[in-house]
Amino acid sequence: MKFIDEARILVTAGHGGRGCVSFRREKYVPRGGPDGGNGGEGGDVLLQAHPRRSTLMHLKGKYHFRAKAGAHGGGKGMHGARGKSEIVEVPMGTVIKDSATGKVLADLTEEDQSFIAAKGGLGGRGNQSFVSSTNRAPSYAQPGEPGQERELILELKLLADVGLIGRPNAGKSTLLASISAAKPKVADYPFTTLKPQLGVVSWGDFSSFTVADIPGLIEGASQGAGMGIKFLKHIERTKVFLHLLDLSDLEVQEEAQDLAWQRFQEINQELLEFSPQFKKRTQWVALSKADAVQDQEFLKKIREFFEKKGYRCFVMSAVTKQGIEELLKALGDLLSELSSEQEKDQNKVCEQN
Ligand SMILES: Nc1nc2c(ncn2[C@@H]2O[C@H](COP(=O)(O)OP(=O)(O)OP(=O)(O)O)[C@@H](O)[C@H]2O)c(=O)[nH]1
Ligand SMILES: [Mg+2]
Repeated sequence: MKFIDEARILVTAGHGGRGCVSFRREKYVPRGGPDGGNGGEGGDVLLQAHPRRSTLMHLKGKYHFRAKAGAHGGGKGMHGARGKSEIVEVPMGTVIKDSATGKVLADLTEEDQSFIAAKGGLGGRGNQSFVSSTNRAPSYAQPGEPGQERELILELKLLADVGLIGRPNAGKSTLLASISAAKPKVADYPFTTLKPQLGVVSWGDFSSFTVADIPGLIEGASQGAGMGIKFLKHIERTKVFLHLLDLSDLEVQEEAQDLAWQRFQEINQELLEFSPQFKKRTQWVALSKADAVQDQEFLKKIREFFEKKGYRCFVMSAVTKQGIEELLKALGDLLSELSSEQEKDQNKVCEQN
């Protein structure tokens, strides 16, 4: 299925039903009082996060979403029924913006979380409700109000704990396939991955975390080189970046260490072009395809080099599974540490309130 992560839609809520002007007509009651009921409220247009959706593809080709109008009020005090609401399903991680102002209106991150994108118009009041001590027989009613209408921009930003980054061919998809049930395409040429992919990693007995694999990055990506940097929005909300470096071709080079650092920096430069916020994100380094390197001492040296620079660094191979357990354990520990810190912060806020 095609991966679509942006959509523009128009939402129009239902018009409110008209209030009714009516007078009671009964046998032996010559002048019955007013009994016109209120119009029903128009239906809302709601956007709702649904786990069945993983892209915005289903909205393609459909632009206008409307809810039903409220029914008009009737005689004998009958109020009009509420108009049926329209529910638009979106994947979790969908950010909703007003297209006119660019303002973020909602961020649907949890299952079943919903947002009223357009509110139905109020129903008009029937003449029955206008009865007062000075006007016992009002002969007027209100029209219903129009439903809200606005154009929205929907932007999907995947929700994952770990974001895999690196040059094309670094082994990102192979790693994802080896640690989760995801089946990303793997091949021996650059830019195999054309769309982001999520995988769930079971870690320990009870916990799991999600990993996002995105297309490879190259120098100049922020200027559109390769696949560009637009996919970086899918790792914008991850808690940690795992930067894969394939050094299997560097082993024989004299300046291997400098070249490794240069490759690493190139990608980081592109990350910062996308968002300066990325500077603060925890980033770990994984020296991939360790099985294809003859001299393990070489990898150990590079690992120490990155550690001296302040990065946590792992030597791994997705093929032989070398270093994978250590990596997953460290990621799991980091994530549970981060989530307990978050919990503590939340408790603090609760205590203050
Ligand atoms: N020997 C060895 N080869 C690997 C390993 N991991 C990946 N490869 C090979 O490297 C090539 C690229 O792997 P991918 O997983 O497609 O790389 P990627 O980083 O996802 O590449 P893009 O999607 O193009 O960015 C494939 O031929 C893989 O079989 C590994 O641990 N050892
Ligand atoms: Mg890939």
